[in-house]
Amino acid sequence: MHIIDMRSDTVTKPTPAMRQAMYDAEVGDDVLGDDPTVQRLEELAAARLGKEAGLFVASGTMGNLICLLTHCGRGDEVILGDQAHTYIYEQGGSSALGGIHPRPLPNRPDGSIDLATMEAAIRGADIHFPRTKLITLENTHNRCGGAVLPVSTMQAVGELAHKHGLAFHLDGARLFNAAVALDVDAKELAAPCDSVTFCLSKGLGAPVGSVVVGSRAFVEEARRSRKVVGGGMRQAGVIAAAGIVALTQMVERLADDHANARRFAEGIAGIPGIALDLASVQSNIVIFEVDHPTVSPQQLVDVLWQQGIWTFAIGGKRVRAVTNYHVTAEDADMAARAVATAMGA
Ligand code: TLP
Repeated sequence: MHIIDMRSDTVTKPTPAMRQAMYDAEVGDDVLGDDPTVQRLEELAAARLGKEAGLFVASGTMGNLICLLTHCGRGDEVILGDQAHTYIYEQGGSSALGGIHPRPLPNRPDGSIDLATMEAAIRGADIHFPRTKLITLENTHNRCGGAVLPVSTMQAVGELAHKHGLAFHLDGARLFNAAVALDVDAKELAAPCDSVTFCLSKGLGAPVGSVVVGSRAFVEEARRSRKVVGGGMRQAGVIAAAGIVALTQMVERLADDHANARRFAEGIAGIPGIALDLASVQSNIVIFEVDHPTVSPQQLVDVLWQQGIWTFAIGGKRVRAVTNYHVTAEDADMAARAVATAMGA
């Protein structure tokens, strides 16, 4: 059966160029600081995002955790969105492992957080309070349907954070999707941030890995945090090699994923029982609601699954479909037709 896997962009398999680069990779012991391929990836990532240094990590979850552990001590507080991946899907790792106190604020549908609410949430010096140390944002925003935060929002939050002596971290798991969608250099989105995590293993297609970037001093400390969470990998050049291909060959083509997401979204938007605001589809994620007397969101997902079209029910009435480089324009059309049939349209 022809499978159209839209569960995530994490499902992407390495390209032939990646497999070749992995085979050819020159390696060393990265914990001892001598894997040349990891170093090349870290330098390349830092240069692409306009930062001094980079750190190769095993996953987006590990990257965010390491950054939070590096910015905050036990009992310090991080301000983040109530729909943030870091808040919802990372097992509360920063509090479990770092004693960091989360201060979730409402994410608006566009992925942003109201600035005045954010400023009001910053704690004053009072013996009763935790100390606010960090603000984090997510761009693109996963649970907000791949919403893209513009450069102006990044700048405004950076200014607010720095005015109050706080650090600003970006969960940029899909930062390059945001840059391509906005047609800006990813550096511009990263500039207001003190640290950024971005993923190689999502739309960019690498099998494993994310990179944390920031100042040299920050990355030195983050390297210590990486070691304590078990993220010191030895001949990691084997996987970093695929990451270099991801960064050099797979960024521009993200525009195709965005076009296919839109194509799929336009195909399903008018179907009775499907609720979808097309303006919310800004990158490679489509989140829609199923509101139908006889078809539940999970039933729709199950019926599609039988036909080789894989999506996820993500709670409530919501279903998520994510385009990636294995999903063609024809696949997007076929998936939209299958939704129409399943909904009895
Ligand atoms: N997101 C995954 C799932 O965990 C939900 C997905 O399929 O979208 N930040 C953001 C914004 C993410 O979407 C993800 C992964 C992560 C961090 C974590 O990355 P990994 O999976 O590499 O730990």
